[in-house]
Amino acid sequence: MWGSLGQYIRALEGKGELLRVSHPVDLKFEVGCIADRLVKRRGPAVVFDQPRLEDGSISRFPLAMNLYGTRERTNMALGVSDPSEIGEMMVGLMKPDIGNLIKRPWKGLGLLKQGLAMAPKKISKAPCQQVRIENPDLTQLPIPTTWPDDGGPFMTLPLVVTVDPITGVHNMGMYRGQVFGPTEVGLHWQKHKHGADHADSADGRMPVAICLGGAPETMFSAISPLPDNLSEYEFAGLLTGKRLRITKCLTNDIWVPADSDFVIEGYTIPGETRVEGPFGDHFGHYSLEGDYPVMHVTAITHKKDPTVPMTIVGVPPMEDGYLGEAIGDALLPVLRFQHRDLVDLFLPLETGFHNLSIVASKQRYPRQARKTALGLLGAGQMMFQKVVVVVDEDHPVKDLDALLDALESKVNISDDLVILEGMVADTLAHAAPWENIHNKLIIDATIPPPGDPIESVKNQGVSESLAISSSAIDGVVQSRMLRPSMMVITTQIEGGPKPEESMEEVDEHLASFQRERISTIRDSIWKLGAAKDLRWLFITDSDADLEDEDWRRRLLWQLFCRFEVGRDLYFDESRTRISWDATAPIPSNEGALPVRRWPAVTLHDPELVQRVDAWLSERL
Ligand SMILES: Cc1cc2nc3c(=O)[nH]c(=O)nc-3n(C[C@H](O)[C@H](O)[C@H](O)COP(=O)(O)O)c2cc1C
Ligand SMILES: [Mn+2]
Repeated sequence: MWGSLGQYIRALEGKGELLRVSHPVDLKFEVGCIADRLVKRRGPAVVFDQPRLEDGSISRFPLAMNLYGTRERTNMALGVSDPSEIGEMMVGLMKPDIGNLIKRPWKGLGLLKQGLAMAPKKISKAPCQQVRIENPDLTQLPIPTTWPDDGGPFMTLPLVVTVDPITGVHNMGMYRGQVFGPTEVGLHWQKHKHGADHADSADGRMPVAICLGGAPETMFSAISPLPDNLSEYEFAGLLTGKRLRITKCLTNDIWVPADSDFVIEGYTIPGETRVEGPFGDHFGHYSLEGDYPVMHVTAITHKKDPTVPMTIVGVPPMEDGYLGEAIGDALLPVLRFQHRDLVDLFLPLETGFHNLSIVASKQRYPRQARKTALGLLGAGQMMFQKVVVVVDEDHPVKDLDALLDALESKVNISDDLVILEGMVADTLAHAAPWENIHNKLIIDATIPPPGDPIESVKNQGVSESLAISSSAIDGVVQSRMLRPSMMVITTQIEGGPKPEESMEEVDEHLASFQRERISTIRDSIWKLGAAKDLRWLFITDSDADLEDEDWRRRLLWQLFCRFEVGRDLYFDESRTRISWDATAPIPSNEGALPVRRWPAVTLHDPELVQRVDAWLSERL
């Protein structure tokens, strides 16, 4: 559909979906804050014609942000009226070869190659190589620093191409790149991703290319969690209906999308790492620092009139939220094809996609819904999910009220919570007790089918006055009933992590004080006569304001991004009531499970936000 990023940007401009900023704007904090505020008001995409570098000079290249910042724009970038069209198309191509598919589901996509010529097309004289920069220097590119505590500027929409050292198959993944210097980049491919897999099996220098820009569909294919044996290049071809044009790098043997705006070529050296981060990340907290490989740049080429696209991630809703929702919708038909009892699936952007999934399942036989959940947890990047709520097949998965209704009316605390200990976690899961390891929770919120001895919920509910009497308890800041047997309270406990500061050091004394305070609050509530039938008690920090207009989105984020299943769920003696502690914990090794360093929340300088908001209000 789109031949290039430039074409898409011109189309946005034609539709009045683009804000062009022609005065100088700082790459440090300012561009990111503008992009963020634009997303929050569902505003247009933005192009900065004069991005100002840290040395005060103006970059020669324009910077585009917020290209996918609404559902409509994402659909436009993908050339669909609904992303599910993409999955339907894939399923259509997989179906004819059913015998083979059982053994190798992706074999069916071979059809693409013959039928629709999805194999990438090799060309020379590629647009991305029209200009070769004489002395490659990344610090001259418009690469933003988005948050105050970030370790430096980061490429946030890079298409990182690596080659499987054994098979020669190319992979393109979006892994952020930290600019360490003119020719050095930190490559944040997490352990579970294909880039890391390639690096682990390389012996000797490994070639890498980072592409910036290109057709919006190509960017989308880099983030799509594709099955291991479907290549992003073929998927990009499928999205556009045209073979992806690729060309060979000048200083290594990697083939890259020919219509990229920029190509940064280089290599990594096995074993060489450098501290990457901190970086204000998808979960609305800073990612913890970590050791990641370093790419050494050997060449930078670009189109004659390139644009550099970037994004900012942080407390949702952010631009990546719309990308993530599109991925969910696009790949659902494929998941459904492979998991026959899956009916519907939703990963709310507020919970960072990996912390909560709502799964509607068939349930002809006892515990079928749980089986569906377990199946999904083994499907590609669904492995990162922390909480899966399985619901009946007629449940509207995107409706938050319906979710609360199901938790209220269909979940028996004693029978319907399944905890899986010691599972794979997303590297970003800062609440996980160890890097890449956490516990998972499956909540069965379905009606048991005939023959299942499980007791259905007898819902008493409690009186509204519980919220009032709870707010009188020492340490409780606000309280709110979410459903008759479900209450949330906020607290402020002395010494706990503040949103604006990370807490690096273990402090056993403070941590045990914090744990005690929370159990006292919980027990005091449970002791109230009115709380006998309170089944769900959610506890979180008072930086969520339960009176705020947007409190539900905020609460969803806080409840799922600040808790660990193995550490923060607590049942009462009769196992009929549960408390869910989503307060930011103090680093400690002496609780039920360790708490590592606790990161700060991504927050802009309030003065900058004010300035940007005032300026945007004049422009839009
Ligand atoms: C804006 C954005 C930034 C991302 N940054 C990273 C990152 O730094 N590291 C990472 O491992 N995954 C990151 N991801 C997710 C991967 O791109 C995604 O998991 C992708 O499917 C990986 O491709 P692969 O399966 O070929 O490895 C990011 C996604 C988006 C949308
Ligand atoms: Mn891949």
